[in-house]
Amino acid sequence: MPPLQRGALPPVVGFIDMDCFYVAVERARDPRLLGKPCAVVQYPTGQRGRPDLRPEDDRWRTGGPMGGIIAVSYEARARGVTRQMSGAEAKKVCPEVILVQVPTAFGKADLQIYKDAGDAVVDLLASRCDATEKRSVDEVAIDITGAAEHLLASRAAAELGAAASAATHLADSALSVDAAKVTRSSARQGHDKQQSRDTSELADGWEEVLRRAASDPVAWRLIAGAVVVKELRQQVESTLGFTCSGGVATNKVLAKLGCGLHKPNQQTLLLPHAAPVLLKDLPLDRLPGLGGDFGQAVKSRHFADFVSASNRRASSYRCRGQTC
Ligand code: TTP
Repeated sequence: MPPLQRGALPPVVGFIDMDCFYVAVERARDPRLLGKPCAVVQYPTGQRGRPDLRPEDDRWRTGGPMGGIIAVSYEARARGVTRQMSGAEAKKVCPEVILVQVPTAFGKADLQIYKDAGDAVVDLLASRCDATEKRSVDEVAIDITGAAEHLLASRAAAELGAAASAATHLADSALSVDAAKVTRSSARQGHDKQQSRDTSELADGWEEVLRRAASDPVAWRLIAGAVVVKELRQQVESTLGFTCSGGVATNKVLAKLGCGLHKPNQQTLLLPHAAPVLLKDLPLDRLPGLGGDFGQAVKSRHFADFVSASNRRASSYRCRGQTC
């Protein structure tokens, strides 16, 4: 994404993350998988001489050597299947799980069908966004400032408020703050806080947000951005058959963070005042870029598991250096 335009107001940034993406791609190709517990498995290594499996071949695996699981449907997650398992382990915890092997070409995994599907999503989003930035095979950051401003100019405020609040979690609601407290690996596996769809919980805090937004142009633009993201997600589903989760904020890091709070097929708005509330008890590994070795190094350097604790350590270092 080119540098975001710097105007008087911060940009409106969305983040889109496809739900159980490789599974979704397989489902779009084979509707028998819809609604069923299923997972995509890697090809078995060390199997030289095996014929390649093209995308159109029968790739369901019922036994024999199998690679590890790389994508799990939410139905299978609810039955205990995780990405760390082998196909055989998954069958043990969930005998009805359907295992689909990735296609192969020249004896290696051929990921083209998933890449093509990811590109189709980006192309579709680009039609209504000022800029798109593909962050991974199934994640896209989008600059939706122009689309949000267009909605503000063309639709009544009450209509926008109603559309946003009916479809969007607030990042500082009790439900979201709870969802933010779990580590990245738990969030990946799915948990009850993350997946709740109770509409009364969704509505939590919206009345106050809409009242305050009447005199807060930054908030209004973000609320319009939530409507843009809702409409884009609907368009992705109706055109390509994939559901996705979304986040909206004033920058990519916060939009991604919001996006990960409620999955699958949900969206979250992170207004500026919500950031400190959300970050307070956020495990460090939930911040983009801190999920791997670098995150571990930051944790051990600051003796901190949470963002707020690492902030305290960092400011105490600064204080010592600056005789405050
Ligand atoms: P993710 O976005 O990490 O996960 P996901 O889309 O399967 O599930 P979620 O709904 O929780 O976001 O990964 C996107 C795809 O990338 C995933 O479907 C399969 C692939 N992938 C791998 O091949 N290996 C890996 O280790 C991971 C993490 C993902």
